[in-house]
Amino acid sequence: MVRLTSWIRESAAARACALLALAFVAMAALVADAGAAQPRNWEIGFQPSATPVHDRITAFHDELLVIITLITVFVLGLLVFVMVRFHHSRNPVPTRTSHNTLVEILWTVVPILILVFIAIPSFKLMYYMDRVPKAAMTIKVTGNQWFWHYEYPDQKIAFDSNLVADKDLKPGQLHLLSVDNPLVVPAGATVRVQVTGVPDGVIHSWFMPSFGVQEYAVPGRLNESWFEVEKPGTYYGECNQICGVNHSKMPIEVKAVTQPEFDQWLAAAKKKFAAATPANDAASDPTRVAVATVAGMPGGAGAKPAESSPAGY
Ligand SMILES: [Cu+2]
Repeated sequence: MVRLTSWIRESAAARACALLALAFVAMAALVADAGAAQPRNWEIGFQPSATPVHDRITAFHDELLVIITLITVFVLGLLVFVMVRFHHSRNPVPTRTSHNTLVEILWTVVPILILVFIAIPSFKLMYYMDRVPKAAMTIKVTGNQWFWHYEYPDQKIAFDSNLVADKDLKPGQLHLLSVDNPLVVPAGATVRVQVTGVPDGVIHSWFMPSFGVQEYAVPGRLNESWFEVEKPGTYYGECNQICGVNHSKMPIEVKAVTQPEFDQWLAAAKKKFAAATPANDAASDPTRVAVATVAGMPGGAGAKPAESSPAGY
């Protein structure tokens, strides 16, 4: 230990190594601190994984990190070797060689092999994310300016999800992340998500970092994704397509609950949202935003439901 400290004190290289090691320890501590499915200050890693898709994204990211680290170290080693070995003091008369067939073949073929090696798991992951397995339920997400509208077509409920303004935040609610009506899903169930935008709207993006789901909400187009939340909890996401003045004010809050809790929420939600929406058919019609606005009707998609969420959600 004494020899180590004196070595660090005497050698500049050792000091640099010690500094680097300290920086890595600090970074590891920051990553370990990112313990919730929401953004954190100074976060540098992914949010903790909440779905099988995100588990695979994380594993693939870690594999790629090893590959790019090896490549970077190799290239850095080559550069340092060339700088030292061919420094003008050691090599005053440079060679005039301009071609070397073997080296040229190698620097073409080896990167191709590395890319193929990366592409195979990458495509497997893309297809895994893209194909919805047998879904237990479907949710339709419609991007509006500037809030999300959620619809459970099989359960016949639909509601808007609006940001809770800072002045209305209750204890435990988060700045620019909490909403009045979160999306509630049963944990462990495969959920198909269909994402679109209102016909007269702009492009939004339904982005749930801890789910590994990011789907564009494009007017006139129905995009599809899926997730299966592994554990009950509250998860946050945001619109991540720059969509206008209130882009920062359309967060996504998803509550994953147990099946009995979901059934309880569903029963309460059916009553609450049936009261909030006079005609159920109107709720499923994305054009109603334009109609409500033009006619100046109250209770359009932009209107906030007055009471708090049913069943405590
Ligand atoms: Cu948006």
